[in-house]
Amino acid sequence: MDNILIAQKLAAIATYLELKGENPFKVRAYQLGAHTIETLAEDLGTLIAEERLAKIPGIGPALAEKITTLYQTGELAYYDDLKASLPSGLLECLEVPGLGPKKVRALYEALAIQDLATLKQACEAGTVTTLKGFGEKTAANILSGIRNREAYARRHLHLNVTPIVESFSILLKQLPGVLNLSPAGSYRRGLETVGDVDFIIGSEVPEPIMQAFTTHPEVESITAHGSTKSSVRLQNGLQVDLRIVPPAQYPFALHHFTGSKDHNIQLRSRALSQGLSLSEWGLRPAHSTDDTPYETANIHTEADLFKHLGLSFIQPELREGMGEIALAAQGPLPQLVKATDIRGAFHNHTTASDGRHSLEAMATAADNLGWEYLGISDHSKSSIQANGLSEERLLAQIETIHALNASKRFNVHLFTGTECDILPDGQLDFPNTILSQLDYVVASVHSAFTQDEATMTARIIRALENPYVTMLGHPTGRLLLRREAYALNLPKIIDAALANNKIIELNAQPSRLDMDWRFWRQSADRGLMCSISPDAHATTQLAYTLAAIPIAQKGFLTKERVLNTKNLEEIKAYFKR
Ligand code: DGT
Ligand code: CA
Ligand code: CA
Ligand code: ZN
Repeated sequence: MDNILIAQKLAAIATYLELKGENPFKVRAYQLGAHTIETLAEDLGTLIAEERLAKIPGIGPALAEKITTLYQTGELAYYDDLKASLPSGLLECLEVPGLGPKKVRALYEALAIQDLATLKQACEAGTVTTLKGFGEKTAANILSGIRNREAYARRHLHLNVTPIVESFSILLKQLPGVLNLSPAGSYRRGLETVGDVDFIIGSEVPEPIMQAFTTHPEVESITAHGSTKSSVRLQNGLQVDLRIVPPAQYPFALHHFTGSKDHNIQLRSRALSQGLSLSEWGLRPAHSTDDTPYETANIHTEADLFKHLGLSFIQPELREGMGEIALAAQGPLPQLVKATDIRGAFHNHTTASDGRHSLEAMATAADNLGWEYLGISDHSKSSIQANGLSEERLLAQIETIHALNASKRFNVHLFTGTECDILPDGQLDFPNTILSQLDYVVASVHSAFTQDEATMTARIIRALENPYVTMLGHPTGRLLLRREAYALNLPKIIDAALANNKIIELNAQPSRLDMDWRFWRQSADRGLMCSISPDAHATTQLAYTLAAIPIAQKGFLTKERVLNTKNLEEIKAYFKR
């Protein structure tokens, strides 16, 4: 177990002890131990092997023994027992502003409050005020804290955060003394959802910059205001953090606060193996004392930092601690698909089903993007709620598209397709005699979401075995922050797609991004083809294809693996097979 995890366990022990009303000195000892382990400059394994751990200030013999056990086995019975002796929901109660361990313990012992739900009930019912030390005002504060937490605990779709990031960037960039500025964190890594936004600025004059930051018009409240570090809450509940560092520290701070945490832990451990201690402040020899200065002189950019550690540059999207460091140690990372590679898209709706714009309007929008082709895939007849096409209407649409192509009215070539429902038994919504007349078929699940995993998996595999199916649409049906994926065995579906030479869609709707990037990497290595599909229901949504490129990159997708990077002739040949 690594230092960060050990420190987290020790800190948790301190909290549990507090909740149990244990001796404050004992509590303090674990808190101090956690801090010591987290900021340890020497390798923990060496300290243990040389039996020097107990000699470190802040770590006595009893603590040293527990740390050794955690380090060697990853487990600690003392921790497990403590944890099991208290309801797990008490920890979230501690996160309500104004509730410390003492108060939470009182609520637990007197009113059997175990979690936020029971706490909220007790506040609403007024029973909380019967406790000594809990007045009307305390109860009201707890309640508003819980409600804020419910509203604010939500993550935000990446695409919704972009305008805010841009607005802050524009405001801050033009201030005097701002030498470098970048968003960091999950936003910069292109993650599908963002918890909070982190900005890093390099400057020698932080105060006026902080002033401008905390008075941005979107700011609803200032959560923390320091000279180099502040947090604000926006009207939509999003938190934005800003850190201002001296310019020499900027590349280190930017790298650190871009994360991910896993990537940072792995990079720090690589630095350590080279005798270097890496932090947000800089690099210094691994065995330095607290007053050893950090080296920053030769490192001006993140690229310099990676180079210094013997690595090729790792773009932020790949910094998820999923093997990117080992790859970067071998040489340059693969050339991943980029926005300029995209030449069209295949999953698009028109007013014939539930789209907002006509076939002609969609074709014009594709022309405006400079695309070579556009695939039309309106819903099939069983999707009644989406005005799915009957066989007659589909055949008529095919005629229209052929005529439009012949007329050369648009620069884009239009491909005829359908988003054909996969019926609950795995049959397709149109017979093969109809499907065979189309250029391509997207098969999607739009009904019977509650089937069990085996049924759903078999259903989708059956559809993939249909010779006329080209690709699987939004394979898990998830809606980010709203609806979980339906039960299915995705690895089995990937196997079936490979076995049957089918494409899987990376649905580029900002709330879908389905199939998830975490599944793409190995799949693409195995030869699975991807179609980055906007699932556009309006002309403006064609651009979702481009907005999803960072997600495709997180999945390590190269141009070769993405169908809609092929040129028109290649696509025609592909569909003919
Ligand atoms: P989010 O905000 O939940 O979407 O995710 P992030 O990745 O933006 O996380 P955040 O805002 O808590 O912190 C930004 C970055 O700072 C994170 O990706 C890595 C770094 N960081 C924060 N806390 C720690 C820590 O305890 N250890 C390490 N190694 N890095 C941390
Ligand atoms: Ca963040
Ligand atoms: Ca943050
Ligand atoms: Zn669909």
